[in-house]
Amino acid sequence: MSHRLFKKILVANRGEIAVRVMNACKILDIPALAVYSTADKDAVHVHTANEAVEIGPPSPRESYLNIDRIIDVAVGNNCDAIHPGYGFLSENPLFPEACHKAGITFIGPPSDAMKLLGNKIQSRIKMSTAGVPIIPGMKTAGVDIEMFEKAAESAGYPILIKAAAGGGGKGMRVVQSKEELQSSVEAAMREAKNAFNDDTVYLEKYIENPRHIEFQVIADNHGNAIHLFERECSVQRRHQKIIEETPSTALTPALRAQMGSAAVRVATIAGYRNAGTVEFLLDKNGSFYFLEMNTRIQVEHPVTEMTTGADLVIEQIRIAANEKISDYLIKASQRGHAIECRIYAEDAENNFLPSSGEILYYEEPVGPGIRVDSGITKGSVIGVDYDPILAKLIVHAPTRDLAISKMICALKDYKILGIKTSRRFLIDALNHPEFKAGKTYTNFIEKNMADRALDIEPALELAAAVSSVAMMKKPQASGASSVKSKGISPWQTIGSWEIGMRIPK
Ligand code: MV4
Repeated sequence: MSHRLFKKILVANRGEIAVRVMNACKILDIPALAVYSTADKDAVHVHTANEAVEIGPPSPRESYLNIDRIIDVAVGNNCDAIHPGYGFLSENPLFPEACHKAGITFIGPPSDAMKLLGNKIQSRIKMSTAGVPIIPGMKTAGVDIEMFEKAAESAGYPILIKAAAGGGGKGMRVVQSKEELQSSVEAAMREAKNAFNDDTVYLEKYIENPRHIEFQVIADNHGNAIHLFERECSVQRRHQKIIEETPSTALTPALRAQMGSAAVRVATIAGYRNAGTVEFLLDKNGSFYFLEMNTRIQVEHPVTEMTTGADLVIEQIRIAANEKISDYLIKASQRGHAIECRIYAEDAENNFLPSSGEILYYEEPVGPGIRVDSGITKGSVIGVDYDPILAKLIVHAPTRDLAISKMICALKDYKILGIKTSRRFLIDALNHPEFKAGKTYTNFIEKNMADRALDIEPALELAAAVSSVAMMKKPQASGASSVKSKGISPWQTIGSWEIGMRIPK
């Protein structure tokens, strides 16, 4: 590479996304600087970076959310750009502003676009004026109960109360009838005040059991904006996505073209730059509605990369450095089918309780069309301070059926001992006839996975788990156990995951 796009990039994040961003930096020959809390001093992202600086205690507020500290580290270490990843500061408009004041390039959208898109009412007004379909309902903040009653009457019950500052499902309330309206509005206002310090709420018609379909968009600083097709993210639990895929089984080429051009319009109207995601709800009649725009790189971006050949993080960095959208992306098309499964540190057999501990054995699946984005390795200690996402497993195959089969094989080959993960749950979800039939609605998990009974694991998988543990043993002279992982034997944690010997309910 003849010249570097930036001198050095500070990656203001942790875990798999920090590692993902650093890999893009490496390809572009740009040094990456990691920041880390004291809880993360031995984390994979710290060792992946060219340099690393500690920024504070485990509490996110005092480390990964500390704008002043992060800007100081960037300035003091010759960084001319910051990548925020997802979560943490990625959608806080104060962060790009602080970067700008310090003369540092924020790898993401302008703060004005973030502010507009962070307010649901403002963005509904803006988008509907531009002809983008929005869910029927209020386009101003509710001021008195009469206003809510009128709007609910005109949208028709059931309705959904949402917080203007909300997003990701926080502070939403379904109301079935006029009788419940006032108390629900009051409760939603209290919730919104608590969660966002802003009690502005409004209402929309409640779309029952929709699909969640989002479009990847990219805009450069030269007036070019494109979309890179959709991701179907309907399989989620309590607003936490679990499985994402592309293409969506719900779209026809005509609907895809319509939604794609609406997505580009949203980005253009908002003055958006860099990579972003436009979310839509798709109802049973095939009508789609703009929901919100996520102003960051998303967890599920790899499925778009697998099917279009894009490297979205490289593109983010290029665009932040004032380059035009890459030619290869302008010509991109969807090829084959990709699925992503999120591997969470949680006990799916025990109410999805967070699981923590040390990774005693770790082996990622490999093979053509198999990608793992992870932030862990053998010896990593999983705590409770941060989001429980450990890794993402992504597969690409010529067809959806083959992608599902490949994903199931890869999940069976993924060996994580020492903590509980969502691995087994994912295999069962992918094997479900409704998933195989493409019936992925937002109630998929509640409807199909609620009374999941665990069968006895196939012998082959048990053998794989046993052999992976056996491989941990070094040749030894004495007859004593050679596993010396801080006193815990992997056999103690192999548990129900790994062997799956559960009595069906
Ligand atoms: C809705 C809806 C139905 N009707 N709005 C949830 C997250 C937030 N961004 C918006 N959400 C929803 N808004 C109306 N008018 C249903 C949801 C919803 C949902 C949306 C996307 C993905 C999963 C979901 C699960 C439950 C509810």
